[in-house]
This record gives sequence, C-alpha cells and structure tokens, in this order.
Amino acid sequence: MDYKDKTILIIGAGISGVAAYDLLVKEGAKPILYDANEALSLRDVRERTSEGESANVILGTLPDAVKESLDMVVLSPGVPTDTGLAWELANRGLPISGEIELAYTVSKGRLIGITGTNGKTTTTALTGKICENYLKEEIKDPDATAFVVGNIGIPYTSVAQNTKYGDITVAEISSFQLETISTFHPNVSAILNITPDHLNRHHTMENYIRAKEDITLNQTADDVCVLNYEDEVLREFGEKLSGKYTVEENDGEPETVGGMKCQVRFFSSKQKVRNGCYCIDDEIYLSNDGIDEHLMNIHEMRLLGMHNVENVMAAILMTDAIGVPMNIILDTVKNFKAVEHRIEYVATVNGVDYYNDSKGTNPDAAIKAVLAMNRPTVLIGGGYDKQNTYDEWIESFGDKVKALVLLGQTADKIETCAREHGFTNIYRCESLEETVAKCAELAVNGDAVLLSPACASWGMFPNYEVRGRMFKELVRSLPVREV
Ligand code: UMA
Repeated sequence: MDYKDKTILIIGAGISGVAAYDLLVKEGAKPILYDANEALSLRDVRERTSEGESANVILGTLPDAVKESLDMVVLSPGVPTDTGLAWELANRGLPISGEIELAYTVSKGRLIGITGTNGKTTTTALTGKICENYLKEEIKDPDATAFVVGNIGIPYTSVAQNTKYGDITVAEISSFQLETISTFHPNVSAILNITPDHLNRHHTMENYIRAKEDITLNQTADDVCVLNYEDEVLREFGEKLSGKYTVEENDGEPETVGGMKCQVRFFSSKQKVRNGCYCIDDEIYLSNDGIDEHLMNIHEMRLLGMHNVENVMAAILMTDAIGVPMNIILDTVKNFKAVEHRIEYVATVNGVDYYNDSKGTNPDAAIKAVLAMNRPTVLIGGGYDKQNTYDEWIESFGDKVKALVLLGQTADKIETCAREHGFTNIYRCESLEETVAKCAELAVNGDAVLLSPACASWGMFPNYEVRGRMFKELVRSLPVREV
C-alpha cells in the first residue's frame, strides 16, 4: 500500500495513534493526529510524536474543511466504528482502517496473531520468548528478531517498519483491533477462548465472536489456526475452518460444506485430541494424527493455574507450527515466569502472600485467578462497569474466598449479586490505599490476598497497569508486625 502524499486522519492520540502518525510520516504521507478530548495538551501530544512542535495535531472538534481533505482514516483500537466521527467519515465514503491493519501493510517476515478473551498477554509473551530463543539458538542469525507487539502494550505500528524477512512478529490482537482489519494475515493464529466481555462496545455476543474469529479472515490452507477444544464456539468454528462442517440438507441428509480454509490444531485441558496438544493427569502430550508424544508435567512450569496450562499448550502448538524444535519450546516454557499483573506474586507480608492480577478485568479472567489460589483468600474486586454479570465469578469463590473487599463504580452491583448468592463477608473501601490496609487486617498467616477485580480500572485509574503497580507499592510498604 502506498501512503505517499495521502492525507490520512488518525483518530485517537494514545500510544497507537502516535505510533501510527510516526509510521505515516516515514511513509511520506500527510498524517493528521486527532483526538476528541480537548482537555489534552496540544503541546504534550505534539511532543510525543517524532515531529515534535511541527506535528499536525487537532484536538476537540474536527473542522469540516479537514474532513473534506481526507484520503483515508486510521482508527486507534479504543475508537468505536459504529458511532461518532468514525461512523460519519465512513458514511462519507472514506476508507477506514485500523492501526493493526496499517502496521501489517508495511511489515515483513512471519506473523503470529493471538486473540481470545483471556490469556492473550501471557500466551503472546511466552510465544515471543520461544521465538526469540529459536532465532538465537537454532537460526543463529544475529540480525533476525522476534518482535512482540499489539494489545500487550507495544503498538504494532511502532515496530512494523523495522521488520525484515527473517523476523517473526508475535502480535496480541484484541477484538477492538480485529474490527478494522482487511488484509491482516497471520501465518499462525490462535483464539484461546471466548467468554462475554466488551459487550458495551460490540453490543452482542455474536458481534464479539465474529470479531475474534476474523483473525482467520485471510488465512489459507498454508496457515495454521490454534483453537481451544473445550470452548464450544471454537470447537465448532474449528470444524468449519477444516471443512468438516455439516449442514442438514432439505431432505434431511447431512452434507459437508466448503473445503479446508486453514489447518486447525486444537488444545484441550480435559481430553485427548487427535491433532494438537492435550493435558491429562497433569501431563502434557502432543498428538499428530493420533500418534502421541509426552512433552512435560505441568508442575515443571512456573505459571500457576489450569488456564495457564491452556496458554502454554497454545504457545507450544503455534511455535511447533513455525518449526521451532521441541527442546527449545519446552526449555522456554519451563523457565517462563508470570507476566506483570497476571496472578503476579508480589510479596509475603506477615505470612500473607499478595498477588497482583490487575489484568483480571472481566469475570472470566478473575475466576481463573480465584481457581489458581491454593489457600484461603481475601479478594479485591470492583471497578469500571463494562455491563458484565458477576454470578459465575461469585459462584467460583466456594470455600476459598473468605472475604471480598470492593471498590469502584461496580461495588453496589457486585455486593447485591454476592448477597443473592449467599456470600456476605463483604467490605467497602473508597481508595486502593484503604483497600490494601483492610486486606492486611482481614488476612492471617497462611492466607492470600488477591487483587483480581473482574472489572476494568477506568474511572479510578488510567489503566490496569497503574492500578496494579499502585497495589504492589502499597503491599510493599505494609508494616511488618513484630513476632
Ligand atoms: N479517543 C477519541 N475518540 C474516541 C475514543 C477515544 O479521540 O471515540 C481518544 C481518547 O481521547 C484517547 C485515545 O483515543 O486519547 C486513546 O486511544 P486508545 O483507547 O486506542 O488507546 P491507546 O493508548 O492507543 O491503546 C491502545 C489499546 N487500548 C484499547 O484498546 C482501549 C491498548 O490496549 C493497547 O495496548 C495499545 O493500543 C497498543 O496496541 C489496552 C486495553 O485496555 C491495554 N485493551 C483492551 C483489553 O485488553 O481488554 C481491549
């Protein structure tokens, strides 16, 4: 795609908007960086771009004359496609692209794309690490690089122009980002799981599922898609992709429709699969056409919880698909530690283990963190309301969660739901400082305190990272009791 001399509006001046701007400057385009938030400082935004003071930045209302001058529009992931300015510009007939699509059009080398409601970041970081070790230990080309990009927090546009043919890019891709792809084509993709999330943006579960499944949009028979066999939606999707999908004909006879779109590899944490990876009795196996190879015991991993076994199996299948030798894959898996904010061990204070799972921003992720705890737990929940329901999360507490400390916009909704389910040991706090102090008071020697709020951080914190880091600082400054 040739962007030279094109007038391109980028909506959203967050980290991806700024990286998209810089990419387009290097491509010889005439980008305009726009943000609806007029409270931002024009000077600060300009300074975050490579052009500094001379950057073309507009805040607040976009003048009609600018709208009329545009050749195309690039959306940041957080900008919805079906309302506001993006919608208006699409209706004017302007091509609308996403930041991920823009990056893809200028990138080289092999691409692994990972999506799913939960586990994306850990799987992406682990897959990236395996690729890095592969390039170092097996390929031994000092110029070859494994890039880790996307929703994980490093905009794809910030590295795309540096990629070369021998490189491997491992991209964490959110449903927001998948809404605006058109030619994005990973050699290997993975959808880890799909449970309700972001319904305020996608409106229906069908739209959300479609966005996730679109990661395979441009994949062909040379490509591989890795899917979770225990997720009913994904199991059915895998059958469709591999061409084994049957429909009832009018006369009642089932008929197989379509050919293979791409190769499918399943992983399962519950049962044997014929082509893929599975875990039975804590042992992980790889199966090729029903021929099984034992790989490792899950206690050799440093990651906690069965959801992480699933993430590991997905990473094994993806890197096996691009030809990484199994010894490099398994060595990396065994040495890989939890990513920050994902059931991250913080410290033991007065005999209580503190865990930071600030990335537990939806009930399903938070359930996984509760299940991963192996001792009585004081749980911190609540935050921004993404219109989720909390019943299953509260049901997962069992006898493990001994107290629930709530803060943020959703505290009332969660408390009502918890009481309906018979869980009454609930405390309310106004700030994270107060919350950590309350947890330290409630937890006794041998307990755990877990920040896994089941809600986004917005409203109280700019993002989940700030929330998680503040939690860690507060834990580390708790007074140690005299014994
Ligand atoms: N804005 C507008 N108009 C709008 C909406 C937003 O101008 O209609 C402006 C806001 O005023 C703000 C800017 O857009 O200044 C923010 O853009 P953004 O929300 O796309 O944020 P970025 O900083 O560019 O970060 C984005 C992702 N954010 C979201 O998807 C909300 C980051 O994922 C991602 O790490 C980053 O790109 C790099 O790819 C964060 C996230 O919360 C971590 N993701 C969700 C999740 O994981 O659940 C999907």
